Amino acid sequence: MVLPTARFAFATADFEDADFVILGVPFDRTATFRSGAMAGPNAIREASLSFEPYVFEHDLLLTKIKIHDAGNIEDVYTSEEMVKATEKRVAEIVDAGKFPIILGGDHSATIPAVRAFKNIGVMTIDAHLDFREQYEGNRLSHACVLRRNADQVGIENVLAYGVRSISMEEKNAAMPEYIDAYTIHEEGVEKTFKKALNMMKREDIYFSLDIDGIDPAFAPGTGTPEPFGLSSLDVKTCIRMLAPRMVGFDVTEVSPPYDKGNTAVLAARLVMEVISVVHKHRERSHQPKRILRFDITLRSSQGSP
Ligand SMILES: [Mn+2]
Repeated sequence: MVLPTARFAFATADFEDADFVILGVPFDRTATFRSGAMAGPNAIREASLSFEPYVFEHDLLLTKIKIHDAGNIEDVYTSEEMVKATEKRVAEIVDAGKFPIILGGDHSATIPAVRAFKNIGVMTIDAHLDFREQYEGNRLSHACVLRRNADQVGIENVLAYGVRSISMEEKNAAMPEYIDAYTIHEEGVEKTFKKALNMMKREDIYFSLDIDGIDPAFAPGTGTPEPFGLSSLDVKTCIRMLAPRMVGFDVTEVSPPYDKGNTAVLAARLVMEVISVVHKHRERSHQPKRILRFDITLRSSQGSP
């Protein structure tokens, strides 16, 4: 059953009060293999309704966090229209000092989302490098996302993690930094993601999760599935490690026609994870008293014989 009016679970705050703002971009006109991602935002919202508001491993009640669901971008039919409308809406969120969470839609929604920021780096988790100059004549295609991001922030400020599909055209051109899935499987996610974070020169990072970065065994409901990917838990680890530097997030390419529901559930849960760890980090960094007490304790214990 489709519930077009459903909003993301726990998103009860007004825009003005919110710390986190969710925006859907139900656009999949640039999907190259099989479409369906336009139903992604609402499927992720519906899936979010299945979870407890209490996130036990973070000891956090999501109903106490100020989350607003701004609904979907509407009435866009071309990539140019989608980009224009999405950039405007995301800029409103960013300019108001709030953390944007974009639900795709195909991955091309990341192009305008990144444009709404200044002075950031971009990290993606994606099976694909997405570094084509154009695809089928469209420079705003979901196959060109990281290339357009690089145009915006500089090629030295983008990094793709979990890649296992690169075209010959991409391989023969200037390449961005990337860490491939096989290296991650061999060396482990903690070590390789730490290395990835160290490669990012700018402190603030926009994090784009193309759900096909996760293995199709965990996330089969997507337009261009690619075997040998990351696990759900791997991505949870990345989110935790990135939290102190994360300024915006999107999850894209969830395609409900190819999903039994588990892909949308995973996407919803990862949105909850981002909210949880970013909130916890910001709460900690705004409580100097607690840090001070920790420092004193540390010093006195070090000073004792
Ligand atoms: Mn992809």
